[in-house]
Amino acid sequence: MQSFSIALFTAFVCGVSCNDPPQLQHNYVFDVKENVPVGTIIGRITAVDLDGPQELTFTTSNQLTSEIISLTNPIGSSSIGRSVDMVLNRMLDRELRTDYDLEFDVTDGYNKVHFYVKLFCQDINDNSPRFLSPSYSKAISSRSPVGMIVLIVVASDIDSGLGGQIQYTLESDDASDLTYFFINTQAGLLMTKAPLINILYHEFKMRAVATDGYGLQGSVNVTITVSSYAIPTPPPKPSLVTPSPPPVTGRGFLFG
Ligand SMILES: [Ca+2]
Ligand SMILES: [Ca+2]
Ligand SMILES: [Ca+2]
Repeated sequence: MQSFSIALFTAFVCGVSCNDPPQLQHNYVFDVKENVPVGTIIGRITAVDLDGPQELTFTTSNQLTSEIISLTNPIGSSSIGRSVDMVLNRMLDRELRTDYDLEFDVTDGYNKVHFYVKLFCQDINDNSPRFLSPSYSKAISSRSPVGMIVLIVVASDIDSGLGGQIQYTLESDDASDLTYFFINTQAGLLMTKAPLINILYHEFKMRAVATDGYGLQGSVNVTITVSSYAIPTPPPKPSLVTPSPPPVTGRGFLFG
């Protein structure tokens, strides 16, 4: 009985040991735009296996891949090409991660082949520029020269390409403010544009606007106070000189 079992086992092993493993049709690389909805089919994988013993089955083979991708039921005959579609399980954010090495297995019931699919996440312009400071303010003298840099605004945009390129403009509800100030479009330098000498005191309340290459905007309030008064300077720090002893008064005594 035991020898019969061994023979049967040997025959089985010999029967499948010559079996060819599944072969993928391509080295698969896919691009997918960030933010495409859950359920989107992002690509198809096809493998061929001529000699069975079973029709091919595909599985995701690590946790990250399973989080991102589900596989549809396979279609087609393994002998000419059996395919599964990759379905997105969650939206992707290019600003968090740009590419993935997805891992899968395909098996014919005897051979299991492990393979990778490269997935690149393509950018869309889904972020507006954001200023680094919640607001900007500066006090200047009405004697400030034309062309003086008052302050520098800085914004950032985490999208790539044109979507991450910023130009600055200056806005105000009172258009006359813009006769006195302008902003450098590339570097965010806010400068004086005309003499301020006739202004005794005025608060210019404006907005710096950052616009990316596809038109998304962020803005921040900018207040420039112009006055004819001297700009106050911080008081000097107190001196650390130790006070000298009071002068000796009255008559002293001589001992000895
Ligand atoms: Ca096979
Ligand atoms: Ca983006
Ligand atoms: Ca952008």
